[in-house]
Amino acid sequence: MLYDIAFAAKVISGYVRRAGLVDVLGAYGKVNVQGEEQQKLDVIANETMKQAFYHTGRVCVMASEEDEDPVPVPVSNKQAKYVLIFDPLDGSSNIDVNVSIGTVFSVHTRVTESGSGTLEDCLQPGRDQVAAGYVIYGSSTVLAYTAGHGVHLFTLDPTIGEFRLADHDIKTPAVGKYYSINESYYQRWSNGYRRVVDTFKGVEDLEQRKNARYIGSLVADFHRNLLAGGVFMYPADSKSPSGKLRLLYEAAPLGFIAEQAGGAASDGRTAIMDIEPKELHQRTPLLIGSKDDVAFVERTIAEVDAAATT
Ligand code: AHM
Ligand code: MG
Repeated sequence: MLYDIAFAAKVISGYVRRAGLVDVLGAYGKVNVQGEEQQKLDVIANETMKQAFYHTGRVCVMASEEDEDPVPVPVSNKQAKYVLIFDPLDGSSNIDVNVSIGTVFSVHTRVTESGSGTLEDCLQPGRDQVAAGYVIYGSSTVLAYTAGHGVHLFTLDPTIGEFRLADHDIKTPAVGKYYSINESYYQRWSNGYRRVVDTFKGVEDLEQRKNARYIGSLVADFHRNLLAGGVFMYPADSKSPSGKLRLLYEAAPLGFIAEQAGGAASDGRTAIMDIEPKELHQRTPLLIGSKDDVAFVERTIAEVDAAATT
């Protein structure tokens, strides 16, 4: 399955790299299930992922952030035991301005017995993933994956068109130097999140100050913090009570990577990996990155926001 991912990633990377030269920039003219305007590259990446897996005989069902329902796959042999869930191109708002974007994927073993897979196969907690990862189309194209035995990075070598091992079993620092959050939503946050960000700005104690970095492309923000250490936050707020990011397509696969690298992922209370999904496109607040930083954020919002409700 990882070879199939790598194949799709090369195709998508090819489009991303030539984006200004071939007619793939701009809006596609349709709104997706998330209520967001689809970009042409969203559609190309989605079709590429589906076509790369449809006939392999390895998956029984797929689910994509861009499609409302699970994508059934005709199953002709018993090897089709896997379920593939993906966000084909994350960070759509960055496509037209040449900022890093990515593909996120999650693999489960099917829970139904036979035939085409169903919604039930897709609604499994992150803890049951057998593999997950992402591809970042940045200054180079990098594939990061885990199959439960550490996190490994491969860089696409354009001279031979293959992914080559760049680093293996990487670990993220326990305390990071960056915090990443869209601060323009400050007025919508709970007091707990305001306190967290004030702390990271060093408002009361300069020793606790961190540098701010926010790209607005989850894969790119996550990748930087994974390597350099840091915490990414997309909380629930007064406008989006469940947060913006999606549990199955974004939070769970990145949560698996974070934990395997020694980091953590949480919705503020519960480990992302332990959340039982109820819906395919379920949203979740997300705190992810360096372990001690995630714990600090959890502790602070628990203290401050609990005090506000008593
Ligand atoms: P998308 O799946 O439509 O691209 O949206 C997800 C993106 C993430 O990559 C990013 O972390 C977030 O949306 C940024 O949202 P905001 O602009 O509200 O900060
Ligand atoms: Mg996305």
